[in-house]
Amino acid sequence: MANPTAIVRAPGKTFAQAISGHPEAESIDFDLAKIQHKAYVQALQSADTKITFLETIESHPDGVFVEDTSVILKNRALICPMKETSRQGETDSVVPVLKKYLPLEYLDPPATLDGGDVLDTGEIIFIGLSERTNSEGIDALSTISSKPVVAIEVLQGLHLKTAVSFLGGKLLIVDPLSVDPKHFPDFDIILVQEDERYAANCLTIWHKVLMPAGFPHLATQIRNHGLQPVELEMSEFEKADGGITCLSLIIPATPA
Ligand code: CIR
Repeated sequence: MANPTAIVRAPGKTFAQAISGHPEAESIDFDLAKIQHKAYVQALQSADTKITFLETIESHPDGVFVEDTSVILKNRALICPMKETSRQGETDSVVPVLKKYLPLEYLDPPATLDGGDVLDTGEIIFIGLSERTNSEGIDALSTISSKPVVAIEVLQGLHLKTAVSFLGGKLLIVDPLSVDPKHFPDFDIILVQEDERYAANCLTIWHKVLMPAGFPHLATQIRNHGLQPVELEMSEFEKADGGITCLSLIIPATPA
């Protein structure tokens, strides 16, 4: 079977100015972020993922979080109408690369939508009603998508995927303080405990689950489900309110 492709972008020198509500945002270390990003890319490669690099952009401190710029659908990619003004130009550099893979689709205002709010579980797409994605964005995705789209209120945190990850099959990780697990009656759910909330955002590729380092309970539960946790240092991205999935835009081997 062919391998997935990950579109990534290394952090720029302005990364420390990323939007953040994290109490330690002031101490973002750019050099350490570069090292952590390299390790992330290596982990993707070790999971048999092809890497496509976007050029680093200094004009957009959050440019490293490429997941938010697009949603990969069956046979097309949606270019996200991002709510945050400082992030809106990020899509300009994604478009020429992404259109080599898939036809593109755009949404009109007043829709706002970040890729971090869209969780594709194979048969159903869950979308977060969040700080960044509004009901117009949700309606627009429902119209475009060939799969059923289910809206879910995000009670805390930035995006739906900050709190929910799909591990394949019928398995999810959910942070119950941010998203009510009752939204997922047909899934097996690993609930993250309160002191491991940051790890609710994981990225599964084949049997590997890329997750932040230092969350032993969740790592054990992932292992117990026959998957292999791959722990990555994420401190500098966490300080910018970003998680594991935010750092890549994954084009599946066969877009789902
Ligand atoms: C932002 O606030 O937009 C960035 N600092 C963090 C984006 C994280 N992206 C994601 O969860 N998909």
